[in-house]
Formats: sequence, structure tokens, C-alpha cells
Amino acid sequence: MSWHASVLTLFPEMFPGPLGQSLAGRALRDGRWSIDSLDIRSFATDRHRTVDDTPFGGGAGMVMRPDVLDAALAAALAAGADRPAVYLTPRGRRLDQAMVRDFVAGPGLILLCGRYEGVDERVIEARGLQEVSIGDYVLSGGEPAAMVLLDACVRLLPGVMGAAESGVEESFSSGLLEYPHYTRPAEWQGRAVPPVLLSGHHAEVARWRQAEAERITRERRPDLWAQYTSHAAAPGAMDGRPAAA
Ligand code: 9D3
Repeated sequence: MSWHASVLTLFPEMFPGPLGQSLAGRALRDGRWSIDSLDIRSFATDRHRTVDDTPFGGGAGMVMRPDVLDAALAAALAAGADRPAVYLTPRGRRLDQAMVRDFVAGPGLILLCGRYEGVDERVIEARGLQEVSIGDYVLSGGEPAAMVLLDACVRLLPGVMGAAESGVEESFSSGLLEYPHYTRPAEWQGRAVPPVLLSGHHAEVARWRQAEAERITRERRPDLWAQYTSHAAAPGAMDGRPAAA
């Protein structure tokens, strides 16, 4: 069985959406992963197919009902009960590459996308939902966040990335941001490519790229830079190339 995602949403037609294109789309067609979206509304039991209600205690907005969500989660779990269930929410733990690696190491995910003000707290407890956010900005719903999370996972599945784009050397794996890239023409609008890149000296090129990656990380992401310099003993990290002050 390949890696399987079940998405619980009020907008099932949004999936696979962009995940049906490009790298993820090819992997989907190749059977390296699979996705199904379940319409939360189809688990409503009243004739108006109600999925939400007013919050106890008052206040604005609507809350998604625990009984409807629980039935939807039960249906998703039937397609693989060993998968972690994730609730996409702005108050969740911020997604990072380490979490993505953990998700990819498992059999897949069940992703609950919220709309309205949120979901009844009891279903989060009862189903042990893991709460995940993709960052500190406000989306209109969990669906784009689910797509981001799935995109980050799928590209790490075995056989999805070609050798060229293979993640060994890249940003957030090496712990550094990317060095600058150049291609032809060697001069464009009066701007020259750094001469070392035309020199043919592979060791010097590697040294220049490392120094540039370090400079850019230090300037733009002091948080990543602090982590990187504190892991100087990690395999591959900084070997023989101490940072400039
Ligand atoms: C009234 C307070 N709002 C929280 C900032 C309520 C609210 C706004 C937007 C509740 C849900 C949403 C919709 N967002 C998501 O479902 C969501 C999300 C996000 O908005 N930002 C980052 N990650 C995520 S994961 C799911």
C-alpha cells in the first residue's frame, strides 16, 4: 500500500487541485501516493445537512459539530486506521521540515480542514487530533494549508524526485538558505556572473557557494543561522569552513 492521504473538507472538489500537476501529479499518476477527499457534509444526519452550530457561551461565528466530524473521521480511518489525524488550524504547531519527514515516514495522513470559527474541542480530544498550522498569517480555511502540507510530504516520497532535484543538498536540509544561481548569458544588462563560477575550479566554486549560502542565511535568517552554528559538529555541517564574522 502506498502513502495515502484522506482529506475531510466541505469543499472536496478542491482536491487534488494543484497536487494533480507537476511533480506531485506525476507521482499521483504513478501510484506513489493516493488521495481521497471526503465531503464532511455527507456525514450530516439532519435533512438540512447541518455541519455547524452556534457556539455555547455566545459569540460570533459558527462551530463545526463534533458528531458530524467524528463520523467523517471514522469513515476516513476505515481506509487505514494507522494514519495520524491532523487538524489544520492557525493555533496548531507550526509545520517544519522535521514534521514533514515524520509524516512521510508513516503510512499517510488524515487531514481535517476547518471552516467557520473552528471545530468543537471535544472531537480534537476524543480523536487525538494533531493540530498543525502552516504559518502566522490568516487563510480563509484549512484547504490551502492541507495542500501545502501534502506538497511538502509528497516530494519526499521514494522515487518522486529525480536525481537533479534530490533533496540532499538543499535549503532546510543542509540548514542553510540557497546560494545564488546564474546561467547564460555570462553578461546580461551590464551585470557579470561572479568570475569564480566561470573559472572551472570546482573546489573554489564549492567554497564560494558555501560562503554565499552562509552570508545569505546570516543576513536574512538569524534564527536559522543560530541553529546552524550550534550544530557545527553535525555530519557535513560547516566541515572545515568556519563562518566569517
Ligand atoms: C477569529 C480568530 N481567527 C484565528 C486567527 C479565526 C480563524 C481564522 C482563519 C480560524 C480559521 C481560519 C482559517 N485558517 C485555517 O483554517 C488554517 C490556517 C491559517 O489560517 N493560517 C495558517 N495555517 C493554517 S492551517 C488552517
